Amino acid sequence: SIFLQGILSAQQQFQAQAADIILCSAPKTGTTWLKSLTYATITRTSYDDSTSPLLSKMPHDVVPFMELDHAHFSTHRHLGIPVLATHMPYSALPKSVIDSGCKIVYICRDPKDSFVSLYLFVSKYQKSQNMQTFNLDEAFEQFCQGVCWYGPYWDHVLEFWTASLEHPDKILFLKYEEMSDDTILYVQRLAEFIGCPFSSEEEEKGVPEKIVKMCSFENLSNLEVNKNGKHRVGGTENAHYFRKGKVGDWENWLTPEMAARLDQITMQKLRGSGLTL
Ligand code: PAP
Repeated sequence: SIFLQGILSAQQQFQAQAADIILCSAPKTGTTWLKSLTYATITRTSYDDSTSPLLSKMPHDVVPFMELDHAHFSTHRHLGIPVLATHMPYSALPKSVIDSGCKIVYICRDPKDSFVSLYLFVSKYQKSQNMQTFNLDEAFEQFCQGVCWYGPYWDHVLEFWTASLEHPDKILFLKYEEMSDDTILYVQRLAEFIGCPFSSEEEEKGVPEKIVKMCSFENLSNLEVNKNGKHRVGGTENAHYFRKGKVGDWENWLTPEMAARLDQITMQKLRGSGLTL
């Protein structure tokens, strides 16, 4: 309910501005990573890889969530940098986000890996609260039926995909797997898209490489704050946001039949869209 209240409040109150950058994603698709890369890119003239707040704060604490932080704790804007994140579907975004023409960066991921990541995250949370946990089959069935945080996964991705085709200058559409393959290339694209491209001098000095290294799973997951800290909302352990960070880990959790079922749904849902996951 805290998310739902936040969404309603953001829809009523949030006033986007043209210079804003909104990081959008369905849960467990690479939000923490995208937040850290965007934050490090945008603040690179103020901080480097030895002074960045990302070394002592969790990425969710340096880039707030629209429906959690902004909507609950302030009706006014008081962000140091104009970057904000949300898991809201495109059709649920506050109207001002679309009207303002601000930039949106969306990240998506293979639904098999997203589902496994979500299931394990929720299970850990339920255990930590002495709550009854879902079993994997039950959670899988719900996910396939679209019963999931922030709505059916495929609708979430498709709405942003379609919008990105209509407004390529306003919406950058990223895939976790492609970013894992060549993170430097995508950080360069991200920097260009948000209006702060790397200069040739920065490229020569290896600034994009340094950002990628600082924001890598290996580096972030080994920082004290991310190993032992707790998230301010709900007291979730920060370590739960850094599980494995691998492409294809679903193989260790889903049977071939489950994987085939998810692939089949994905194919059906995305047919004709030009998008593959
Ligand atoms: P959120 O929706 O709660 O914000 P989000 O960050 O979108 O979660 O997704 C978490 C996934 O990103 C985890 O995947 P896994 O369960 O398959 O391991 C997490 O490990 C992964 N992740 C977190 N940080 C990074 C990173 N720096 N690089 C790559 N993957 C990362």
